[in-house]
Amino acid sequence: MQDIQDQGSTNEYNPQAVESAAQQYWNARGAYEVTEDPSRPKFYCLAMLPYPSGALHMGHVRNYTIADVISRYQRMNGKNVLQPMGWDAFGLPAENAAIKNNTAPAKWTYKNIDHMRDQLKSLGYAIDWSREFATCRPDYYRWEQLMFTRLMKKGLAYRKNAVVNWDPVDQTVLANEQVIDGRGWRSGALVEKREILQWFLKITDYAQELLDGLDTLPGWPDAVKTMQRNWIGRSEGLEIHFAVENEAEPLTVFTTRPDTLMGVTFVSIAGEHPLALKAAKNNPKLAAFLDELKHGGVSEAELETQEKRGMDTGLFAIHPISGEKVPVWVANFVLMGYGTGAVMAVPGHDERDFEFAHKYQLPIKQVIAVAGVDPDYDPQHWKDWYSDKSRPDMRVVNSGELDGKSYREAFEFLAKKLEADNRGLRRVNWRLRDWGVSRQRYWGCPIPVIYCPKCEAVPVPEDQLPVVLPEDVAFSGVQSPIKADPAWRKTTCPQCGGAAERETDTFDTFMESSWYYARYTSPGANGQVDERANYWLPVDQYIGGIEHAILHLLYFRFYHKLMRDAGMVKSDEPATNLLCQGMVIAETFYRENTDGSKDWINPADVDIQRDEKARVIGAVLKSDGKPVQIGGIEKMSKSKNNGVDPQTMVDKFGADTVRLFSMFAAPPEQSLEWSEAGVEGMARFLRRFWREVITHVGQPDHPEVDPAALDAAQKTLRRQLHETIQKVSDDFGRRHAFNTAIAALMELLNALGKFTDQSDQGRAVRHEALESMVLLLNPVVPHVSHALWQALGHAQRVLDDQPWPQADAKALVRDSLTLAVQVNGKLRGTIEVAANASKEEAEALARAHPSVAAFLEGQAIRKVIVVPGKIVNIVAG
Ligand code: ANZ
Ligand code: ZN
Repeated sequence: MQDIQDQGSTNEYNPQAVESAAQQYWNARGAYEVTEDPSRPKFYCLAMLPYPSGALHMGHVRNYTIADVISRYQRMNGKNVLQPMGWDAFGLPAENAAIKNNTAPAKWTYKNIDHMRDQLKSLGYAIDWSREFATCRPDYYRWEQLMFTRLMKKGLAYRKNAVVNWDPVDQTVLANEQVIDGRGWRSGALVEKREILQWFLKITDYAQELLDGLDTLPGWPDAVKTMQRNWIGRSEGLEIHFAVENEAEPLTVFTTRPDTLMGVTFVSIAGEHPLALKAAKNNPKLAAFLDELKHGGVSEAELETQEKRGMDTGLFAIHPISGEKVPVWVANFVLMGYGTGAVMAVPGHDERDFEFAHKYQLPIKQVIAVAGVDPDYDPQHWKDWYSDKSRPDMRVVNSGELDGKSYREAFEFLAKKLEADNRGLRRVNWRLRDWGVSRQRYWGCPIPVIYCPKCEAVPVPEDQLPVVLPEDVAFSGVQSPIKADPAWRKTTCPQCGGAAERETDTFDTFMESSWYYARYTSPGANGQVDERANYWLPVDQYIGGIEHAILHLLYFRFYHKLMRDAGMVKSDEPATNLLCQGMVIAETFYRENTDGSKDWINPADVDIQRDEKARVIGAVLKSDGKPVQIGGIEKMSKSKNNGVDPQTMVDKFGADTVRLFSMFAAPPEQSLEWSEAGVEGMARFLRRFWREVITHVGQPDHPEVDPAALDAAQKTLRRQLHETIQKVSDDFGRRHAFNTAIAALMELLNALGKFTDQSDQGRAVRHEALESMVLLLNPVVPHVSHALWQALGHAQRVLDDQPWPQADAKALVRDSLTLAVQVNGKLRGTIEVAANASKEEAEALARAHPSVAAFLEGQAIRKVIVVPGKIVNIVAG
């Protein structure tokens, strides 16, 4: 046995010593710095990069521990594993903190990064820190500026008007988070909607590919794929032209339900529709209504729940089939930005139209029936089947030549008929909108555009990139310091050389997080990425919160396709497998003030009282010993003050215990309830494991395991070991069920505790089991494993390079099996039979079992059924 005192391992488990010794060893060797190695399979394991908010929270710890366990497991299985880390460093909180504390956002951000980096390092993650970057550095964001100027040239980046929140007192645009109950967060002024020119990326050009690509991602959770499909919102329908009385131009509507065409009783158009504007010219009442809609200032989501409102334009559309005149109304729920901004209203079968028709007394016609329910159609009361096109027995009625057709048949019939004489057109619409990337904030990547009075918007030439954001700035009020600085804005036009101004908006911070995974593959590359990207990409395992299911994960896929089309990467998708971890939750505590408001108390300041069954029966504040209220388990948050500080836990228990608890307490996709009692249980387990190893190595040397020489108990322990190897491998590698893997290792330790055999083979089997456990636990508690590996007599090494234990098929074979014996359906005993015993032998043994034999005494046996490996069933009487 080597002298291991100075490696941090002693007879008692001392986490601080063990962890600093292991970390020093890894750091000195650059143990987790990797390069491309075409001779080995690669594995790129990535957890979503953190925002440097100030300190790690438990959500981070959970996220990065999952990634670390997968990374180390894959490396022990021979993969060349990349696990990088960086900082999503731009964003509003830095700006808010700067305004509040009078510091520059850059300074605040870099300070936070330094602190959080130390925290991550203390957790012992196998990260290649040589690839670290912060997205707020010019050498990072210059490449997204370059990409943007190229997208401008390709027509994939363009400018259009879009609505923003305007604070009339602070004279600035506010982010949605800065609008609280409709008022500016600082000024308290009522926020107005304003239209300003903003930059967009044409993600809609990729809508079909983003949708189809989901079918190529079996390693992504279905929930995420469904959310993306709905967000992209492909919708197949017809555009139908309605002639308008006294108008030259027809009015075109988009419908997904042409089968209901004969139920149209009016047409609804958006307030911004050209026909509405035209009709309003000599209709002051309508003009006033349109004005009101425009300044109503509600978002698309609010429109859904808002009360339906409308006004008759006085115009009439001509029904394309019946030739009837139907009125044209303006309706507040018709969006100009979707379809054609005009809808053929079918109040009989569309719930919004139904509500609208009731409110304004417009006629309602039934044109769909479902066999059996048909007589129940009641124009006074909406029922769900009215709009259901998917019921197999649904048919068109009251519609002339469409009668009797199904939805699909009517759709095809009308598509052909209307297309034939240019009265309609098949058409696919998307819910997905182009990505608005302009933000009016300071702490972001400057949008690389110059405005010239003559040449308009000119991309900054590539040799003038990056456009650097000044970091040493002072805020006066909330205004962006670069907007407030004429000297920064002033420049010359790259095209004509005349005086010009810089764009002062910055990118949405989702821009930086859309391509960071690729940058990690190519540190220092003179370009967004270089050929190293094709070695590492796509990411093999991506890990992050489900809250990113749509925006980030969609932009991430979109940006990958942009890079592919720019020739930078070869794959179509950025990540093969995705794991979305659940939340970290904890008990909440509070005291109520006299006015009914609540003071939330941090769990760290509370002592929990339990009954003898460990049920929580009360809680007291540590400082005064008096009771506090228990508020229920919720997501850890600032507002409920129930966050548990990972640093405090690491200081108290050590990183390995914290890591072990966060992997053991729940399967990764589910909520994890933080419990200090649970953490203590993990610490006990590690102490026991430590003692077991130290006690074992204090005993005399032993021979190798000789499978042929093992007795039954030795064989049983060895079988449990190899079953555990099998289970842990599958749980870590395929199922990501880390909790059940750890549970199996705990059972194995229990079995070892009971196994007191001190014979040569007994010690040999124990040695095999302890050595395997050290390796199996290494992904979760790498510091403990590092120390105990040496304790077991091995030279110090990066344990992740030690091959993963393999289950020995021979050790798994059971030479005897336990069978239950039933007589007339009742269990009478169990028997041990040889694994290769015949049915006859099993039956004989069953009948010989004393309590079975006693029961059968004097009875005739009618039938015996033997289910091999399970049961012997005897029917007697
Ligand atoms: C007639 C009809 C009858 C409709 C019926 C529905 C049910 P998705 O699936 O989201 O594409 N629509 C079209 N353009 C609109 C706009 N700009 N603003 C608001 N609503 C609009 O929805 C398409 C359906 O939404 C279309 O089909 C249209 O109403 C409405 F029983 O046409 B339908
Ligand atoms: Zn110019």
